[in-house]
Amino acid sequence: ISTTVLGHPRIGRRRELKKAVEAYWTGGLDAAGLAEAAARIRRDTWTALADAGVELLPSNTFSLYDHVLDAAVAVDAVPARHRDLGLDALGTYFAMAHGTATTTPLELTKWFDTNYHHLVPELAPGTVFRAVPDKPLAEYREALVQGHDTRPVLVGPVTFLLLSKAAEDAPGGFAPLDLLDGLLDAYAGVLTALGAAGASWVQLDEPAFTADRSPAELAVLRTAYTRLSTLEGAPNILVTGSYGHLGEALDVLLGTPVHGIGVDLATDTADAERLAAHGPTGKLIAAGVIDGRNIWRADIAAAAALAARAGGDDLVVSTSCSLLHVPHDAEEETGLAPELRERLAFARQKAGEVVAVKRVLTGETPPAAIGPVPDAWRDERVRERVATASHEGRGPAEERRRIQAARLNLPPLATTTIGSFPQTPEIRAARATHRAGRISEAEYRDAMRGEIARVIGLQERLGLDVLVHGEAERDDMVRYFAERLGGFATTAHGWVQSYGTRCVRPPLLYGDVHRPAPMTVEWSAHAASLTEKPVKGMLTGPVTILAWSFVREDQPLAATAAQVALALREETVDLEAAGIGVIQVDEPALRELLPPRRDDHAAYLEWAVAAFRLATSGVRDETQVHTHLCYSEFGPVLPAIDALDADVTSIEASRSRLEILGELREGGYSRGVGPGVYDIHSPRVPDAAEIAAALRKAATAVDPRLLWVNPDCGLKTRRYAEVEPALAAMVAAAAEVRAELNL
Ligand code: THG
Ligand code: ZN
Repeated sequence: ISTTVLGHPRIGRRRELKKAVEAYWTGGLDAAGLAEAAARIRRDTWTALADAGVELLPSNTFSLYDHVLDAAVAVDAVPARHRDLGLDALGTYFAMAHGTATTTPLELTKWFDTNYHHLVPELAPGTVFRAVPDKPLAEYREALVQGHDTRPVLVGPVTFLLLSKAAEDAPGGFAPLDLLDGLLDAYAGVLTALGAAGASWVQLDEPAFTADRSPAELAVLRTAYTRLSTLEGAPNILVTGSYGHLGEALDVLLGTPVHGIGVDLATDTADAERLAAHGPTGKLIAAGVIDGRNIWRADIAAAAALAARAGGDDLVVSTSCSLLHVPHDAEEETGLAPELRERLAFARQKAGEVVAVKRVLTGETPPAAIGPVPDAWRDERVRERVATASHEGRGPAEERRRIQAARLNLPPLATTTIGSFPQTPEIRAARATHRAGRISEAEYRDAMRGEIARVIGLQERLGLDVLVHGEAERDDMVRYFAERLGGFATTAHGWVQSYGTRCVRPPLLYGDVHRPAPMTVEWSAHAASLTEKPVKGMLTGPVTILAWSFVREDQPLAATAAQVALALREETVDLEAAGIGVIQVDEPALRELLPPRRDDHAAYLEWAVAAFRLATSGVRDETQVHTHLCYSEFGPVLPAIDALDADVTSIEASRSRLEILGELREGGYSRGVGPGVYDIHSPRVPDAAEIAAALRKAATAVDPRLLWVNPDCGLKTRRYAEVEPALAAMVAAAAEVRAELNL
């Protein structure tokens, strides 16, 4: 029996990586300085794991930006538009990640059902793969020098292809999987290079196989691993399937000569049963019994029993997935109540748990079990109100549309934004000085009110139709609400990478949720008092609040979602009473929590939709309810989007080429829809002509009278130098197309 983790946080305990990369981008740090900062983080990772007693350490779990991008680079899958920039390796890498003034980046999308986002490799029939093992090799050697013989980790080749997309100029009918042979050649080159350097194991992550896969895809998995595990000079291969159970794919892998299989037994124990039924496998089994995605301390005795059931003679106690999704160290959260803190396990504690599980399996007495949830975390009034709440109440959508049109009096192709405006250095500084107690509550409020006034003035000058207050007061759209709701706690250092250098501090949802006081009304009402135009109230929806928090596990998600929804419903009613006529309840994470297996979709969508409707059905028909969704394909959730019963839905669509509009039309969608007409994830400023072209395309896909015009997401990560010209172009494009269409 041995111990490992499948991956580790890589942003640094104090986000040192974020700071170094961003400094490199702005010229404050050179390449050598960046490399040094990165090496320090890797050293800290290996030291922390070794100190915790973990025996088999991974390497190449570090990334300067994203591990899928790293995998693309390792097989030379660099699109021509980035290669042709003629930049050095690092420059090309970051150009793929976030574009340049003249080139678009790779698409960004959700990494399975997590809050991490990866870049999407672009492949075409002409893509020629080549082994570029520099990074995994360098990190393997670097660890070796520090005394650690590590197991390099790479995205598995089949998951790599399944996550890739056909390049824009690829012929119809081309699928990335067509490139399997060439890709396996390149992987073979990477693996033999690692073998030659001395690596005895590599880890190839194939999380795509914890979702439903076709027989053809399973056959590809078989082909790939039959080939790679019989390579002369290559290390042993550990294939992992995180974020669900491998199911049939586990049988496929058991039938190949791969040397090891890692299963996620924290999300679903089904693979343990499958392994137990199979009998001796002759393979190393990495039993992922410590949850890599949540932050509650594990029941060590139960985890040990589960690992024993899954593993045969050759057992490695492991995490269910990379620890990328949890913060570094719960011990640093000294501001939390002790009864909460003692229940937490972040990456450092989880490494310890893996070791504790092994100790139990080798005969030690298990540590004391965690006690029951404190009574103080329960709120009987909340439970009673949830039990009797109804999400019926609003009239038919058609009728609401008429009533709202008469009240709001908006032009066709109405322009708006998703909600947030740039978080300027001044805003961040005001928040920091306020947190540090160096300016008073009143001074902070004045600063935010001033910022709101500025943002309203800007939107009026630009000629937008439905204005927003800009959310200067929110550092994060989930954390802001968590700080104002009972049943939540927030951390000081609990950073988790979301994409690239962007991080979040997911709140801890530990108890029954309630709203002691209005959370947003003051800001929205202030904004509305400054303009004749409608101002949208902005709330984060219940599903997204759950998805972006670490959530209690002692009751079904549906029950927790309903509690959050009820608190939001109270807020919508208060906003309405304050004269706010348009309220947006964002659900960008609706798609994210969708379970990987189709069999589980209906149950999830039922509670997710019910929670949204509970949150939004307390307002009158004349109040227009908007929602906003982002990231990844919506195909599987289109009927649910309709069932949300929102009046207007804005959707991130620009990087994925407005594909969703065709799907919407086919689904007979008849509500307001705002497909994002330009990509806010890149600093590139679009011109009016290209936005107009996107709008014309949108107007052919859905009834133009239903169309709204908006960027594809909030603007908080952009600078005003980009936002002002982009929004001006958007308003001009809307006017142009409005005139053309004679609306
Ligand atoms: N909040 C949370 N999760 C998210 C988003 C969010 N997941 C999906 C999507 N939005 C990811 N996008 C971002 C965009 C920007 C930032 C984080 C995630 C960001 N973070 C600040 C940073 O890294 O400097 C820190 C913000 C803070 O102080 O909390 O800009 O919006 N939960
Ligand atoms: Zn968005």
